[in-house]
Amino acid sequence: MKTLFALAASNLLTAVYGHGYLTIPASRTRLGFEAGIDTCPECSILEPVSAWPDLYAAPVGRSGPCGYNARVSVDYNTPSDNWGNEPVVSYSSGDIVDIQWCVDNNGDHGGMFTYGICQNQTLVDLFLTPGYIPTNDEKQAAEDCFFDGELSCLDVSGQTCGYNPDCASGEACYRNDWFTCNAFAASSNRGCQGVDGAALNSCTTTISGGYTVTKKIKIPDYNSDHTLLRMRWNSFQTGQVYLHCADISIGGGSSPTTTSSISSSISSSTTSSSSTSSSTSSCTPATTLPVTFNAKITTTYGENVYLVGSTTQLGSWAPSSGIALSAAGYTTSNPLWSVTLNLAVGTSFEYKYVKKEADGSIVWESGSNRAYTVSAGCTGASATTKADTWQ
Ligand SMILES: [Cu+2]
Repeated sequence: MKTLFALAASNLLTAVYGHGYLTIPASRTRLGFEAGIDTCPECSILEPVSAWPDLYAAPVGRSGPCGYNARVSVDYNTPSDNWGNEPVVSYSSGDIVDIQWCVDNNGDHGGMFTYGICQNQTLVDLFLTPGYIPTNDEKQAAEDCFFDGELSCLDVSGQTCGYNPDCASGEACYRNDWFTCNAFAASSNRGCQGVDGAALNSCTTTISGGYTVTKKIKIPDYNSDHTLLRMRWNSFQTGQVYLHCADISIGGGSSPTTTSSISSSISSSTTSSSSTSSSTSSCTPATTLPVTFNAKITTTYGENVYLVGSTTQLGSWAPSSGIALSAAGYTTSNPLWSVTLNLAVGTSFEYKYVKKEADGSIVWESGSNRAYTVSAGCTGASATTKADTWQ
């Protein structure tokens, strides 16, 4: 009786069902569901965590980048014959492709979502090794790498990339490189359902029917016979994050690339966990830290600004792979272009700003390369600001 009561009470507390999972390309979760291993694909949840407004704050823990479904004790961070032993789709570098997830009708939590590809094959291989379940440190290092390889909404020209209506200017969630759901409390087209405005049961969930949520991403300049596309949805309403992976391959890139920053993020991740367990220190050394680049660059309508630099994350000096800046704070008197990047601690790199004209041509700023080194800091630290002016 006692047990039953406790279960009922906990069900009440978590009655804000909803949830979602990556469906296109077919995620490990979807395949696990279709194979009958998982009875609720939308129920792989990282909780309770701080999911809002700092989208990066929650460590992935056991959930890892690919998700853990505690209801059925299925860990999607390891491959299996039921999912994950082979890529489900082959992409080419530069492809613009539709990615879709499915949000359940009863309790669409709103919020924001992102996709990432980790360009460190050694790290990803840990998630492709049959019979091996990565440690929590390895799961976190991989998640940090997926953040490094975030696929910006802004990468796809013509795509609508909005700010989340539930996020105030100045909050960490105020960014349009992530993908956003509509206002949580909107009277119509609310939350994530409002992204597509799709009909109920346009995709499959097990709780109360699903709605598709579709956006486009640009496949990065990278080659891999087998890697992972990671989806992360940070809930606005609840302290929940949803993590899913799909097994994919990518061809046609200019070269296989690995970033030196990743090995440092693994080792510092190991350091941080040991310091967490062994002391009462209030500072857990961060593996990556947010840096806000504020650049005063006067532009005309149709011009966009990108940051291009010497690391893979910054496009390896290829403007087409650069990081798009946002003009959300731009005024005539303060022509501010801005972007906040999560950069691996200890990384040194050079960079410049470029203007991309409406016709696609690129204008580089003059002068010598700018330089930056990401210094150490604590997990959860607010962004460091780098102020620049076009030269
Ligand atoms: Cu939920």
